Amino acid sequence: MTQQNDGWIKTTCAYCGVGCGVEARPTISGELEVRGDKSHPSNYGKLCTKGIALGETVIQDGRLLTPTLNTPHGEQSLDWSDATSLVAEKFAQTIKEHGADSVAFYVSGQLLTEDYYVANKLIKGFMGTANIDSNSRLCMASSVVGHKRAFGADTVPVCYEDLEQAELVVLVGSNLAWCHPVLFQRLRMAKQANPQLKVVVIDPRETDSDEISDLHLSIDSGADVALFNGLLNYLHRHNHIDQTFIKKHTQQFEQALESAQQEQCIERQTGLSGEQLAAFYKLFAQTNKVVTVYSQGVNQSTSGADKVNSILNCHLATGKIGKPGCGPFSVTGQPNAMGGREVGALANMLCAHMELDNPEHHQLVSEFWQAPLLANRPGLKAVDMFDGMADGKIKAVWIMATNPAVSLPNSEKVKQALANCPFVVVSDCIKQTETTALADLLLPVQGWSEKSGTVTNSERRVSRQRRVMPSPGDARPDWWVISQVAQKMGFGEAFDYLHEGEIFKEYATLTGLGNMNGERDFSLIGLSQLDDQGYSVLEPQQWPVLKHQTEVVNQRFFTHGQFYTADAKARFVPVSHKPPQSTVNSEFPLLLNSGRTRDHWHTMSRTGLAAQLGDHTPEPYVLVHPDTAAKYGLKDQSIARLHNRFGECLAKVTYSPQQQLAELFVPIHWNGQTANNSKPCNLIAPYTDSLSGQPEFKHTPVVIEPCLYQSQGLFLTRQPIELEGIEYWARQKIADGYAYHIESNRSPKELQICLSSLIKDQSRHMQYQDGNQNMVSRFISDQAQAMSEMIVVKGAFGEGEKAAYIASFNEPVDTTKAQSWFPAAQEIMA
Ligand SMILES: Nc1nc2c(c(=O)[nH]1)N[C@H]1C(S)=C(S)[C@@H](COP(=O)(O)OP(=O)(O)OC[C@H]3O[C@@H](n4cnc5c(=O)[nH]c(N)nc54)[C@H](O)[C@@H]3O)O[C@H]1N2
Ligand SMILES: Nc1nc2c(c(=O)[nH]1)N[C@H]1C(S)=C(S)[C@@H](COP(=O)(O)OP(=O)(O)OC[C@H]3O[C@@H](n4cnc5c(=O)[nH]c(N)nc54)[C@H](O)[C@@H]3O)O[C@H]1N2
Ligand code: SF4
Ligand SMILES: [Mo]
Repeated sequence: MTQQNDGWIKTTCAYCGVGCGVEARPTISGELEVRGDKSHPSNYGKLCTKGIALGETVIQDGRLLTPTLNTPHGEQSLDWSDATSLVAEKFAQTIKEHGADSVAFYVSGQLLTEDYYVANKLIKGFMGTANIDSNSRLCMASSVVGHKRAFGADTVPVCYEDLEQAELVVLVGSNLAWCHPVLFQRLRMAKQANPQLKVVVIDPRETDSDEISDLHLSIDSGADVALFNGLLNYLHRHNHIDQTFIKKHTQQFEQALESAQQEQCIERQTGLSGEQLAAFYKLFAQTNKVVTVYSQGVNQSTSGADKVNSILNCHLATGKIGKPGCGPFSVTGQPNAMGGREVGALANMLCAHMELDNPEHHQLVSEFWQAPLLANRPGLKAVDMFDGMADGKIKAVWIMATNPAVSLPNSEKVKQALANCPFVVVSDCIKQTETTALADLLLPVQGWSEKSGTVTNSERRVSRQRRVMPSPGDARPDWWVISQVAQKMGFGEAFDYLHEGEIFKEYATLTGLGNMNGERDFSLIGLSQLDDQGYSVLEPQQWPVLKHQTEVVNQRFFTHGQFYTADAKARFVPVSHKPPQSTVNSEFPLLLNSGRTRDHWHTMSRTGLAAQLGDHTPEPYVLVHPDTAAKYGLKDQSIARLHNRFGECLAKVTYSPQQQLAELFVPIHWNGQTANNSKPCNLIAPYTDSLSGQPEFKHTPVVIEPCLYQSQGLFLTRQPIELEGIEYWARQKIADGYAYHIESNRSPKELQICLSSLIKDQSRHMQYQDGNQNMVSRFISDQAQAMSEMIVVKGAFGEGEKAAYIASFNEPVDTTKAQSWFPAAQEIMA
């Protein structure tokens, strides 16, 4: 098959783990057209709002263009040769002085497999430490532990088709509608085609995923183990256990059942009524084909791994696994979260689903890599790695494709750790992030549409991301930068790659080591003979790839009840409900839950550049039940301050009757680049699951109070601005510019003066004399061409002062009015 027609190039979406096939075509004017790839078996041409807007995000605002050294005297640009020499020298010197375990890499599920593979090879194989961890630690680590305990390997057994073939789909801790939208669309269509298909959503709050649910269980935060232990018990009591499967293919059922039977008062633990529990249990028990989809509501917990096994136990007990329309399904978050697990870029794995502490694996890999120093014991997991920087054990770190100052718990400590670490290198596409601000050396890399390699999606499908646009400045591929450093450290022979296809081929070969008879689940051996041309036109391949797949394959694991343990039997894991680490108290009486919003991706480095995506949720918000809001004196659409002993966070109150009374929800996206002080991670304790190391992001005691600001402003500008000393601001991308939503303790007059002083181009600055909206609109259409900045300030101005500036309201703050200004303001920017 050909990868190109009419200039359309097949690639894969930059965002979530659904891994949608995309076709992209650069236009003569340098823009990028994007459409869904109809031939891609994961999405068949569909894209969600984020995928559709990909073309809008390839603008170069904020890009890091050249290697940059941050010195006490300011920034200094370096060429690549000096920059990579510096990294090589610093890492070599640190290792020499303090040992291999004094250096670390912190990487990301947003790297391509080829980048990931080379990073892992360099640090584990040649630097001799397993101090490499990925932001997947924050994301998938509990699922990895759960899978390994139950199956003997980190295997996702199902494929997307199973959602369509199921009769019951249970979404546990997954807001599929917003976070895996194309999968959700597939499920919605399946339900339309088959009204017998039931959907149950298990989430403390109702979400858009409930649009298609038949039953919603508003479970208390952290109580999933109790719920699924209750289910195991019910299945046993009501004879819905598959005894044959259990006997033939599993171990430890009795122990798991015993644990489940000891579970006390499921209703109280879960906050669910007997009827609700019975309705769900009955549905699970009586339906043959069940898929349980789970995500961060399960993983991001101090009992994340146990939550996963409580779900797997129920599938094993009923034999609902390895058959069409059946199975547990851990959906992955990032575009290449799966790839990272496959290459082994986590501190407790080796590579290609081989283990650090397995002598046979160790020998295979050290021989293959010609790496006598190959690490043989686990390194530090993400949270511990940053603790290591804070207490001086880690003296050089290289961060790639992630923004830990925003996304790790207890942001303040993470920042201190980075500040304390003697040498911090950050490879990123963006110049200014909260993490790059703390780096000694910044390395500019290619982003989506520029880089080239492979990613693996949630159904184990490996797809090509292709280069469709030129990269700006000196940006290079991550694998190239890592290989350059490796060469300068003296490991040239092992890192002399000319292009990413060579890396892939080496990697595919590695997956076959000691794996000729399918000893391990993960294999790409069928691709090890791929030549450059073959790699260049590679169609999606679903692993295991024993033979190059020339047609679409949908395969499941465990169809014969064979697992990857020594005796090929799956393990039930006895688990019992443990409450989350923190509890609410009179000082911090509310629980903060955090997660995603539909149209933004993580720290918004890309989605924050698309005006199309800015409208859905323009500002950081906190979802509050209206009764709770009343109790704490919070008005809808007013700013509130959440705080606890770790820090504080500002967000706009949004009434949501779908919230539980004592729970709040804040999205993770806004950070120092897009808001003043609106990161939930400021508040989150670094408590982790003892087995998986995954932080408890969804369960944080806080208190909330209203912020009564005196004035509100809107600043529209073509270029981002720096707003200092303003209590609350949030940046939104609008057509051809940015809108800053502002609230302040200053009087309206003072705010006007402050904002006016930021106007760069005073000559083009328009002054408008009245608060009358009609006149503003007229003025806007007259002046649209000349407009580069505009401020609107509202608040209670004194009588006679209303004509002072651009637009002022001589009335109390009324947010609905501010909203009505906005479309007009947007027109100006267009
Ligand atoms: N739009 C968008 N999509 C994304 C991303 C994005 O940034 N934006 N990021 C991607 C990434 S990396 C990831 S990991 C995925 C995450 O995808 P999801 O896991 O679906 O998303 P979250 O919003 O983090 O959390 C899911 C739900 O868990 C619920 N929850 C909280 N606590 C509990 C609990 O104790 N039990 C249960 N059962 N539920 C609970 C929350 O209320 C929330 O609705 O999304 C991916 N897709
Ligand atoms: N409170 C709370 N915190 C959370 C979560 C939560 O639910 N609640 N979820 C957690 C989860 S699941 C995740 S996955 C993390 C995500 O958190 P992060 O990984 O910190 O978020 P991103 O914004 O995706 O960071 C990616 C960075 O990599 C850069 N980048 C993009 N492409 C490339 C590339 O090809 N190469 C390089 N070198 N850089 C690139 C981007 O510009 C951006 O700066 O957040 C975690 N933190
Ligand atoms: S569902 Fe995920 S992979 Fe597909 S278009 Fe949307 S963000 Fe991209
Ligand atoms: Mo994630």
